[in-house]
Amino acid sequence: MIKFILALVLLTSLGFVPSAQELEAARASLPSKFTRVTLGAGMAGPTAMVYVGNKILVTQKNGAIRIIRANGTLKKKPFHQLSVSTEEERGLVGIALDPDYAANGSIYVYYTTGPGAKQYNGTPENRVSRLKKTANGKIKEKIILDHIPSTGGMHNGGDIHFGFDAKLYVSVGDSYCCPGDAQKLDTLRGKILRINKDGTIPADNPFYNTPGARQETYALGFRNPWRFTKRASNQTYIVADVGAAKWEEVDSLAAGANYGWPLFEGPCPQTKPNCAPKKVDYGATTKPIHWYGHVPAPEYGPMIAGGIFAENSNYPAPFADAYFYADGGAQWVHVLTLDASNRVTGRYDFDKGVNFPVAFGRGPDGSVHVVAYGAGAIYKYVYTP
Ligand SMILES: [Ca+2]
Repeated sequence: MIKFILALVLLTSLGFVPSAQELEAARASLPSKFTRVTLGAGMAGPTAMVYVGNKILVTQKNGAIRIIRANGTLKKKPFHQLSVSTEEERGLVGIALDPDYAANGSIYVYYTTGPGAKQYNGTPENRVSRLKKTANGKIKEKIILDHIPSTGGMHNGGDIHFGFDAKLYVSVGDSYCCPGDAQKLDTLRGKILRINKDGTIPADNPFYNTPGARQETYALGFRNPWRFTKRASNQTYIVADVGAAKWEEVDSLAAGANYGWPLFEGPCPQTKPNCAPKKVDYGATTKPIHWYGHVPAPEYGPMIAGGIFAENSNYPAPFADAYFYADGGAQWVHVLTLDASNRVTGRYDFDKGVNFPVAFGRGPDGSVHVVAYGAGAIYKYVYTP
């Protein structure tokens, strides 16, 4: 996260971060009949969210899980406090509800261990744990997947979602130390993982029978797939991979596919960052479905945070069922429309002046919510016909 903050400082010094007046103007620039509603104001570095009934659970980088009441106010006492490392981009960064939450009350989190964490071995590492409230009101933690590297402090990944198959999908970055590991099957770095919710590994995973491979691997070749999401209409997954020097990208996930890092960044070979994508031979790697650069162009920014589909919302076209994504440094929210094969059919500006967007969520009414890390709040996009 320090890299994020440094980037923000840099952007501020370059004059890219809007003034208060510009922020007000930006709010007025939402598409017609959309408003931005602030929920849970007063949080310290929110990173991810999930609805539980009409309340919201929000993770903070510092290890707290906060509760936003149905009326939008923040409950003072956290739901739980985990012991996390918070250097650089480390911390509590992902949360998901068990598909059978109504029956078992289990939630899942992704965090970097710190002193006081369960079975802390002195080295900060990422893990997935299951949390469950016991009869006496205490939270019981069961470690589901441990020892995910956090070597360089940055590029921890950390998004977790249950798939359409009720398997738990987990995003893991290259740990900053080790870009080449994204291409190696014997490490969890730079991968999307797929596991059962008890931590065992599904036998139909693509590299389950590959000698030497980490059997959790579902796809490889990512730098920092910080956020990903599900698309219900075609039962697929869309991954946003944070770029290095030049390109941010959006990928359509396929079992066993290789998304290219560090051979490729965005649509170009790392060695030819200003390539003409139509002339590039991607070999055995998969080209992103969308990308944008780090310098002013029709769309630009330094750190993508995908995304969510506005499924079952009352939003009008083109925003209905479209993919919403953000850039943490450039502070906008944009929208892609995709065809049934996840090919991009349109791109739209949606919001700007969002203070450091890092994640998305969706309300019971289908409305899109963005987690504004810098603002310490959630913004809900309400459409009033
Ligand atoms: Ca890629």
